[in-house]
Amino acid sequence: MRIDIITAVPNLLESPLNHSILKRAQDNGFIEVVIHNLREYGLGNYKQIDDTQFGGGAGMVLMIEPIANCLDKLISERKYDEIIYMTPDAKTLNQSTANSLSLKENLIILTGHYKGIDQRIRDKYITKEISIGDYVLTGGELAAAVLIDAVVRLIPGVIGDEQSALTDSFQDNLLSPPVYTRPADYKGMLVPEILLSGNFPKIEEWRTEKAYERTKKIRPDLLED
Ligand code: 6GU
Repeated sequence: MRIDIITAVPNLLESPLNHSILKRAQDNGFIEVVIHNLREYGLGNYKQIDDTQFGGGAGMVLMIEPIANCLDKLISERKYDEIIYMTPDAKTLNQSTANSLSLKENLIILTGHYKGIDQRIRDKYITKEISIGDYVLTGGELAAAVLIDAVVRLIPGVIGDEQSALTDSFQDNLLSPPVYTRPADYKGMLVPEILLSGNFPKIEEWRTEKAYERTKKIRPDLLED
């Protein structure tokens, strides 16, 4: 999978992309991530990328030309499956969206700042808009890192134990059951005995029951779909 990210603040993406599993996914050739600094497409001597909005109002809006020039260049080079805009005024990311994006070949992720981007970019180029939750961030970069992490870990081979992505919370609309590791007795706090029993069908049953209990208590909305 190739992911092109267009951003005015490339530094914000450096740490999340260059450590741990996302780093390994790049080193091992599962994904290629290319970051495009919007500033390089800015207009004039000052490399301007934003301007005040028509009609008045506070906040700067990312201009159409720098983004369009960057997108036109990319689109002329290869076919993209989705051109995604990260914005709080969109549908919220969920596991089902992550699953379907993990099957794609080429993605562009555009991150906004300030008051947002000129609506004409959204009308002409954007095929999918994604928010990561009902709160406002200063920019789309951290949201893009969240999206990329959620998607890339689903690509077969990216996380060692493939079973582990399939049994995640949300993969079947259930939260995860509680998990424990050694010691079995920590200052009198005991691990549930069933987990020490070696009876794997019973353990599976217990885990499913706990997953339902937890989901019903914390996220009953998930059981309604
Ligand atoms: Cl994608 N961007 C910004 N700026 N804020 C957000 C968001 C995205 N998702 C939730 N809040």
